[in-house]
Amino acid sequence: MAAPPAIPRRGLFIGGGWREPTLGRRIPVINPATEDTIGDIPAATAEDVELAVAAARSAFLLDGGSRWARASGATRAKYLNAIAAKVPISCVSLNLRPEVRCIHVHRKVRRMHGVAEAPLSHRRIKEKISYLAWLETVDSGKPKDEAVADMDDVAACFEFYAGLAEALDGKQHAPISLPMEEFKTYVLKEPIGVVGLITPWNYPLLMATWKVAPALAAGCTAVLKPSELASLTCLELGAICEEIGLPSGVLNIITGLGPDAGAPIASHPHVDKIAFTGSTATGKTIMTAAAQMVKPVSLELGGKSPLVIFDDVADIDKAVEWAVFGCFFNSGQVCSATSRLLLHEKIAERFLDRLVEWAKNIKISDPLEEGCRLGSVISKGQYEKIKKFISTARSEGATILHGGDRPKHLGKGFFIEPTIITDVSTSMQIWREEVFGPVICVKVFKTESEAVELANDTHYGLAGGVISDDLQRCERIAKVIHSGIVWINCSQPTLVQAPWGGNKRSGFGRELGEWGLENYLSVKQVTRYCKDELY
Ligand code: TXE
Repeated sequence: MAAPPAIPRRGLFIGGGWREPTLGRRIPVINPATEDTIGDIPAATAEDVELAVAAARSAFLLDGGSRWARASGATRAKYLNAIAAKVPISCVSLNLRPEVRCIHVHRKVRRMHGVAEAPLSHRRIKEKISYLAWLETVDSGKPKDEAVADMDDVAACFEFYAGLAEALDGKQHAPISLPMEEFKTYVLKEPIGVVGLITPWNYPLLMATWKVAPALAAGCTAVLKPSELASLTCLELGAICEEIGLPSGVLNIITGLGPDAGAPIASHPHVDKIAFTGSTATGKTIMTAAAQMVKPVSLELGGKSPLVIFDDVADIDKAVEWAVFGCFFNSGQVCSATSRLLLHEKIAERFLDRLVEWAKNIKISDPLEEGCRLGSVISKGQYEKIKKFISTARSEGATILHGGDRPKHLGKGFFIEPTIITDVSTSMQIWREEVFGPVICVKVFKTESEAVELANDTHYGLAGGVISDDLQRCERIAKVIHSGIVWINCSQPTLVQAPWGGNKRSGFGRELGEWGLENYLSVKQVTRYCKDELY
């Protein structure tokens, strides 16, 4: 068997080159599926942030003029497309047009259920598994197939924003019609400036891409701070930028601990905007720091999203598939995971039987192993936190219908069985707080209004789903669920074209689509008094 590729030992990516962190510290990288230390990453501090911000500033503004910001959208698109081309596209979506490449969700569901892909495509997945996907797998513990699909999404997202960057050229100067002749007014859309991008570990490179691609497309320069728990692929993004000749300082990548490397970005007076994805607690800290500078922030925080399933559903198996995908995919480490399952009383028993059957049969293994459907969770800390959630649910009176433990056949690694919890009351922690693990809690309802009330019984407001054969009912419920995203007869499809983000304690601001680009643009009104010009 060929030896696995080596983990590159990288520095911080600042000003187009690599440098060791000022204090010389590094953080070990642990493969969560084996508990082995497989490498290390630089631990940046405020001194390094200072250098990165200076590099980003100089790339944005030079001698009062500007560089990246004033490059045409078409020029910026060229670089974004070059980055996309360096992220190898697997055959998962080889035959899809780029704009629909993000729609791999059905394939993910099918693979979770062991439904065979077309033989050719399956063979080519194996052959073409990219290095980046491998790196993501050993760093995060997610199944290799899922990491491959994530890399497809990364490439698609860079391509999508390359398209919007080009389109921006034609929209930069928008006249406004006025009821008087002596004034002429137009609107300029300009990049906000230097942006700080602080990202999590559940989709390490993809979550970074959701911010980097639109920020660069808009003409901003950036300092990216990925999570210390999974930074390897983000550092490889630095290597890709170097390889394609991205102008120095346009993207700087700083790895390190949140308080040491993230906080100085949030509070830096020369960082003009912060985009953050992570926990609600850290989101509040970042917002507080940004408020001192009156700095705009966009926050994509936690969730406790509901999936409501009605008794009129003819295809129960399909609904079970969506419930499974909605909560167990990526080991439940998804901000929009539909982790509160609401079942109509008439189907609850049948539905739960199928769900348990599915949970018993899922392949949990080393994520690099062929056919793995559920990998490990990200870290020992996260593993212990999830176990504590389960034990608290038990002590509060809930029933652990299935799972709750480490799978018996795996001695090492931070694995947790898919866990189904019933007899849940709305005051329990398991109902109220985000677990961020493969844990679903179930409640039974009798009426549509009760279902809606339960669905909205949360401080969060990221996503929600409804499954019913009555489409009018679905549309009715979509309007009253308090969240930024509602899925009808599915859960989790994520489309690069559509807005993504939440309400309430799930944050504010929208990523993806044109909304993602707007995050990094500021609008300037230019008004000219032209009466004297007339005479
Ligand atoms: O998140 P943090 P953690 C939730 C999930 C999980 C919990 C904790 O419930 O169990 O958060 O995970 C950086 N100033 N989500 O501790 O702390 C940090 O280095 C500036 C939901 O990993 O929010 C990392 O880069 N930055 C979520 C990023 O913030 C700071 C995805 C996220 O870390 C900082 C991940 C500080 N003071 C976890 N402290 C989602 N919405 O998808 C930390 N960071």
